[in-house]
Amino acid sequence: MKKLNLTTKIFIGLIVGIIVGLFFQSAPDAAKTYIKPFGDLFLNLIKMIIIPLVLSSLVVGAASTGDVRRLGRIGVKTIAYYLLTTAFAVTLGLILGNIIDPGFGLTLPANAKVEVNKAPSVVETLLNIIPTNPVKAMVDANMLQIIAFALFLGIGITIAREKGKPVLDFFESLAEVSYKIVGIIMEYAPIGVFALIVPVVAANGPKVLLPLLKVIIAVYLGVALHAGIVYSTLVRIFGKISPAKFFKGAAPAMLVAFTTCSSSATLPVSMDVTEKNLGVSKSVSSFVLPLGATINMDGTALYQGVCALFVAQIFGINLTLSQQLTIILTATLASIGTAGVPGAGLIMLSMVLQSVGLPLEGIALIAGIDRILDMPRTCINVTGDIAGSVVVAATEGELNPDVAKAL
Ligand code: DAS
Repeated sequence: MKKLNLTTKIFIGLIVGIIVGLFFQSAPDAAKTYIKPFGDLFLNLIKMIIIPLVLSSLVVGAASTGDVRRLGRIGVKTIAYYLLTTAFAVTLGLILGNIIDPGFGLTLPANAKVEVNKAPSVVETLLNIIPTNPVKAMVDANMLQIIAFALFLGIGITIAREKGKPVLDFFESLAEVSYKIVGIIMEYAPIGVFALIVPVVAANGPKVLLPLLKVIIAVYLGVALHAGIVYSTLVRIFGKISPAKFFKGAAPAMLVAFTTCSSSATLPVSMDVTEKNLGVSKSVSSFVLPLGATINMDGTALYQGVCALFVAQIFGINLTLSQQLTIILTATLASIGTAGVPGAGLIMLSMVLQSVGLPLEGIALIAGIDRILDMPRTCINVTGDIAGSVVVAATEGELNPDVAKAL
């Protein structure tokens, strides 16, 4: 039989897990005792890799701004564009999550509820981002502080130039090794997903599945709205390019991203269409797109907003406004640390959930449908990078709008 790809295997793990879970409805405790540990192993593996992955991929992402003095204007513009569009995306995800309310009507048993950490005020959250002790931040898995430290490290490496190179080499190597470990963990995912979903279905029955369909609808609707509103407006205002021409020009990269679920794998196509179909100069596209493929993931941020709300809803946890603001901050920063490889957003989702004290068990429900959610979010991640290069090139006088007009 042709080797099944990982997607299919994870999907099979989900379906078989649901069926087996239905058989365990008469003995939910047996499912919890004998099957759930294999799922907890999957969650522990994710938690094990999250810190080295975030730290290394972020340091590399931040350091790749190149010589900030030479690319000062472009670097600042690009990062400002990325942060603003990503923050908008996760806000849209939270609005949709509140409107569609995918977790409505389902409250997992009280024992599944966790004591939500007392949410700090927004000012405390912002002040707490700077770690007084970066090592302690890693020991405590304080993801916001780890991200802040990584960003400062990356910028410091850039300014240190040659003297910073050994540190950059170390983190580039750690990032590559982390991606390989993520690959191993994803191989175990079909079993992990199976073992996570069985006790959930056994304890709650089939009613837990309808909300998943609502999560899928919320994410697909969210990314379509984000692209239709934000990118269309930006390319029309800055690039004087009609949205129809923009999406026609970007289409080959969007399709490759949708099918591969990897921003990195799509990068060569993104660069090709940005220059050939949209008239962006090589000097701008060769900076904005590789950086974007590493740190700009609007689709992932939106998905994390929707999923964080879904997990809160199914565990009957009402998120306060400041917790939702924390999610906007964490999901925006998490999307910076998300690698451009399949499934990376799911790993980072655990970080967003941890940041507001939500139970990681919710990942079990998302993991099974994650590939269905990875396709649209990666497509939008790449589309956002391409729109960013049009905006930056236009403001640098390095965009030829006639190219897109000729499409
Ligand atoms: N698949 C990732 C990408 O390549 C995004 C994600 O997993 O969220 O952009």
